Parts: sequence; structure tokens; C-alpha cells
Amino acid sequence: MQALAHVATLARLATLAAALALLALLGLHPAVDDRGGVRAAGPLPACRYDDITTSPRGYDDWRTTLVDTILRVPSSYAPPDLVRVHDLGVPGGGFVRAVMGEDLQAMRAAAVAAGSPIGIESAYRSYTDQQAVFAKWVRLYGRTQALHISARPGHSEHQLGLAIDFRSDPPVATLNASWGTTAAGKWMRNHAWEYGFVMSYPKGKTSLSCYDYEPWHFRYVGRDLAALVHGSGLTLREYLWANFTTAIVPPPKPKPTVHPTPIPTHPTATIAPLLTPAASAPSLAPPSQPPLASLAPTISPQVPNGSTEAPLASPPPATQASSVSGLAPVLVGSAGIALGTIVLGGLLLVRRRGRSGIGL
Ligand code: DAL
Ligand code: ZN
Repeated sequence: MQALAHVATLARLATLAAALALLALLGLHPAVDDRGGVRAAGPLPACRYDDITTSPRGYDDWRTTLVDTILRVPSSYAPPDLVRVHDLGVPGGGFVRAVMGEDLQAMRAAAVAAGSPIGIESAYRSYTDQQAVFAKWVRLYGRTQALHISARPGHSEHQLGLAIDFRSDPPVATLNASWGTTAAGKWMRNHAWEYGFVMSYPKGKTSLSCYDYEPWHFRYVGRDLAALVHGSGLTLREYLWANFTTAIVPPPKPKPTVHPTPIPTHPTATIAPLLTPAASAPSLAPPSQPPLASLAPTISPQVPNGSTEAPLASPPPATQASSVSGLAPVLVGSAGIALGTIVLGGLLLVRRRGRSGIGL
């Protein structure tokens, strides 16, 4: 019996050694902290689009769960403790996780006392809500531009129930970069961390945060962690990756060679669509692990690495100028009217962006 137990132990050790050898071969070296916990494997990955399930991601790991353009939570991720913003007495609608309730109320009261009251434009968004939001921005701006400003479903901090798009109360410059220069925007930039909120996508940090500047979007991580992130000078993505994230992110897959479609030289009646079709939802695998127990690692600010923003995902098919020579004048006229209608519709939609209330 004892010999059998030895064989089993040896087999387990051999499996572990093989796994570590494989990781080494792949160039991944998970750091082991002084308590034996495995931390992020390697430097912060450059911005790119992937669908790797993040960890930790248990509902109790709310402080440290990282989602970005690479890491996501499953479509089934829906926090169990959502409460109505209205019931917290904060202007605006939607739901947030109860864990932030008291700090949100305290922050609202402090902002009011400072003469720069805040409200909520958009809070918790389910996976399906985020699908609709992302598809809307794709319809408005095309997929390439949408990826700069909106998370694909599964990748949004709003799905964690911990992100809020703040606005002024009453609303001014909502969801606009200029909101950062309003009284409420400035107050939030300077004081939100004192109440546990961190600006996820700060100005000038796009190559690290992977999104355009969003002065209105804050992620709640609790007061202790927010103070540490603020003191580190790092973006939240850098800080969570370096100190808490345990997901393994492999190197990017090589891009397939693209052979451009030759443009026909003869007249054709085909008119390419002017607007990119809405993005279809990425196929997401079910959670690969059960929720993890909460981690309490030693938090040590890290020097930002020099990661650069990778080229964004393949752009949508380029709009091609149609050749209409040889077509009957009535067809040319119809195309002109259709084009005018689309351009006018686009302009109206862009004007509505600031007050759409769908969030970013
Ligand atoms: N606008 C941020 C990136 C989101 O969609 O979550
Ligand atoms: Zn947001």
C-alpha cells in the first residue's frame, strides 16, 4: 500500500513538472508570491482583443477582478447583490452592487457639499445589455472606432456591477470628454479615490488602459485598494494585473495574411453598404473554473512597463466608391437620395450621443 502511495505522489509531481515545463516552453513564468499564490504571468499584455476568462472572478473577489479587452467574465456573470441606485438616494437610474452602497452615498454627499453634485448616467449592465450598447456604437461609428470606446460583451466593468458612468446633477456634457473640465468632473478626478472609486480610463493612458479617455467612468474597488492604486500612479488595469490577476494570457496569435479583393475595373451596379453591420456576439465559452476564493496578496506598486497599443482588431470592410457610370439616371438619383438620408440620419444620431443615456 505504501509503495502505491509513493507511486501516486511521484505521478503527481511528474504532472506538475510537465505543466511547469510546458509553461516555460511557452515563455510564461507565473510569479509565485511569498505566500505561495500565483500572480500574473509576465508583463502587462499589450492591448489587443481576445476572449480569455479572467481570474479571480468570484463574486467575493469584486475588488480584484480584472476585465479588459483581453480578459472577460462569462455571459452568466451577474452579481447577486444588485441594489437600485434610486434606493440609495443618488440621482439617476439602474443598479449597482450593494458593496459600494455606503461609499456611493458618502461620495454623493461630499460632492454636493463641495458644490459639484453628481448623478448616475449608467451603472450595472448585464451581458445582453452590453451586447446592445456595443452594437449601438458599432452602428454609429463602425467596429474599429467602437472598440476604442465600448467594451465587447463580457469585457465591461459595467457587467461587474462595479462601474458607474457619472454625470453632473443636473446633467452637463454627459459622456463627453469635456465633462472632465466641469466642476463635477474635476471633483471626481480629485476625490473619487477617497470613496473607493478609480477612474478606469484616464487621459493619456490609452496605450495602457486600452480605451479612450473616459473622465466619467469609475470602477469601485473599495477605499483601501483605491488609495493604493491612486498612490501608485498606475492605471487600474496595470495595478490589478500586476498584483492580483492569475489568468494566463498567451502571446497573441499571428494574424492571417490578408489578400485584398481586386476592385473590378468594369462598371457595376453594386453599391457597397455605407454603415458597418452590427457586431455579432462573440462566442463565449462557459466558465472554466469555479469562483475562486478571495485573495489578499501583498500589494506592491509596480513600475509601468512600456507596453504599446497593438493594432486594433481588423477593421470593417472599407466602403468602396461605386462605379455608376453607364447606369440609368434614375438609379443615380435613388442612390443620391439614399446616401443623403443615411448621412442626415448619422448626423442626428451623433447629435443624440451625449444624451442617449445608454452609457459608455
Ligand atoms: N466604455 C467602457 C469601456 C465599457 O463599455 O465598459
Ligand atoms: Zn462606463
